Amino acid sequence: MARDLQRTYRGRAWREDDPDDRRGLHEVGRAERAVLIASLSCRPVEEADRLSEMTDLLSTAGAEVVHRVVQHRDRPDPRLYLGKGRLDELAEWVKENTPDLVASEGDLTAGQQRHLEDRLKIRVVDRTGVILDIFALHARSAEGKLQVELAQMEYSYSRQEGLWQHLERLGGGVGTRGPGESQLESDRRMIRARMGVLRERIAEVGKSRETMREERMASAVTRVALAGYTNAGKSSLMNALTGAQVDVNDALFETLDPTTRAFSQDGMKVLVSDTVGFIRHLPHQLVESFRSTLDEVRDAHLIVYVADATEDDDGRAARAAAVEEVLDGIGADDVPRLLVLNKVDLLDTEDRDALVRRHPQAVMTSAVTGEGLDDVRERLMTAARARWERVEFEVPYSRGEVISAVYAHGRDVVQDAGPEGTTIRALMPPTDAARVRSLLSRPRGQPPR
Ligand SMILES: Nc1nc2c(ncn2[C@@H]2O[C@H](COP(=O)(O)OP(=O)(O)OP(=O)(O)O)[C@@H](O)[C@H]2O)c(=O)[nH]1
Ligand SMILES: [Mg+2]
Repeated sequence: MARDLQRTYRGRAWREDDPDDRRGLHEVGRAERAVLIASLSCRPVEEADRLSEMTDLLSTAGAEVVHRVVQHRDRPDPRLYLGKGRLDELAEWVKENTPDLVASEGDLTAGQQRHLEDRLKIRVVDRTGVILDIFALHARSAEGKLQVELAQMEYSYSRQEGLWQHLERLGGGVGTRGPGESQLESDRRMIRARMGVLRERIAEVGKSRETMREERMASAVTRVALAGYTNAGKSSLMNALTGAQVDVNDALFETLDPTTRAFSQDGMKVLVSDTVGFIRHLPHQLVESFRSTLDEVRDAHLIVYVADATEDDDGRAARAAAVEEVLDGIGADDVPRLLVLNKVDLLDTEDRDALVRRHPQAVMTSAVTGEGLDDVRERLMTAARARWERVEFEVPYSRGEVISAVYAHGRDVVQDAGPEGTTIRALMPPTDAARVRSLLSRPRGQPPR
C-alpha cells in the first residue's frame, strides 16, 4: 500500500529537450526494461493494435518492452491474471533476464497485482497505472497536477479496498489479527482525507474556470472543441488553425491542460479549445478528476473530431468507438460533430481516395502541409453563422437606440424606411435578438427590469 503510493509518486528526471529521443521523453540514465504481459480473447488485428498501443504507452512513460507474454484465453485467470504454466515460464525468464518491471495490457485487480509481485519478485503495473504515470509526467498546471494526484489517489484507494476485502474474507481469527488491519485502516483514512483536500482545491482552482464558463455560455461567440484519440494531431491542428503554440509531441497524452484561442473570419469570431486526448478505456478515475477540463468539450457548440487518417479501417473504428464512449460519458454525445481526418500527407493517392469514398462528409487535413485547413475554417464559420438568427424588427423613428443595438450586435444589417418607422433586418445571436426584442417592447427610456 504505502509501496503503491511511493511507486506512483517516485520522482523521475526526464530530459525533455533531447532531440535524439523520438518521444521527447528520455530518462536520464536508461529506459526501464519492461515485460509486457497480456491475456486476450480478441481478433488478431485488434490484438496487434492493443499490444502496440500498450507498447506506445510504456514508451511514453519511459519503458522499453524487451519481452512479451501473450496468452489467449476467454478471461484472465482471476487470481494470477496469466495461467499457471505461462506464469512459471515468465518467472524463469524474469529470474534470468532481470527486467525492471512487468506491465499488463489489461487492468489488474489488487489481488492479481499482489500475487504476481509475490510470484515474480518484481514491480508489476497495469495499463491504468501506466496511463496515470504518463499523466503525472505531463501535468504542467497547478490544476492539472491536482487532478492527476486525485486520480492516482482514487486508484490506490480502490486497490486497497480489494486488499481490505481479502482480509475480511478471512473472517478474523488466528493469523489475521495484529497491526495489518489497523495499518490498512489508518492508511485508508489518510488517503480519504487527502482526497477530500484535493477535491476542495480542485474546486477552488476550478472556480475561475466556472466563472469563465458562465461568461462563455452567455456570450454569443461560437465555441469549438477539438476532441479525439490521443496523438491524432489535435494540438497541431489547433496551432495551424489559430497560430497558438501548444506543445506538440509524438507521445500519448502530451496535452492535459485546455488551451483556448480565438480566430475571426468575415467579422465572425470562433473560440477553439484543445484539450486532453482520449484512449480506449480511459481510466474512469481520470474522467472523474478531469471533469472540469472535459466540460470544455461538453459545452462546445461543435466538436471537431480529429482522427488519424493513417490508421486502417479497423483501428479507426475501434478508436472512434473509444471516443464515442468518452463523449457519452461526459454528456457530450448530442453536440454536433465535424469529422476531420488528419495526417493525410502520409497517405498515397489510392489510400486517400478510398478514405474519401468511405467518409464523404469528412474534411481531409494535414497540419504539416496546411492542406484542408481553409476547408475546416469555412466549416467552422458555417457552424457559427448557423447559430445566428435572422431577425426583423419594425422600429418607430423615436427609437433610435434600438437601431443602434441591432448594429452593435448584428451582421448583414439592412434598413428600409417606411411611413411610421424603419424595418430593420439582420443576423443576430439568439441571446442578443431576445435583448433587442425586450428593449423594443419597453417604452422609451424605461430601464430594463
Ligand atoms: N505527418 C503529419 N504528422 C502530424 C500531423 N499532425 C500531427 N502530426 C504529428 O503527430 C504527433 C501528435 O501530434 P499532436 O498535435 O501532439 O497530437 P494530439 O492529438 O494533440 O496528441 P495528445 O495531446 O497527446 O492527445 C506529432 O508528432 C505531430 O508532429 C499531420 O498532419 N501530418
Ligand atoms: Mg495535444
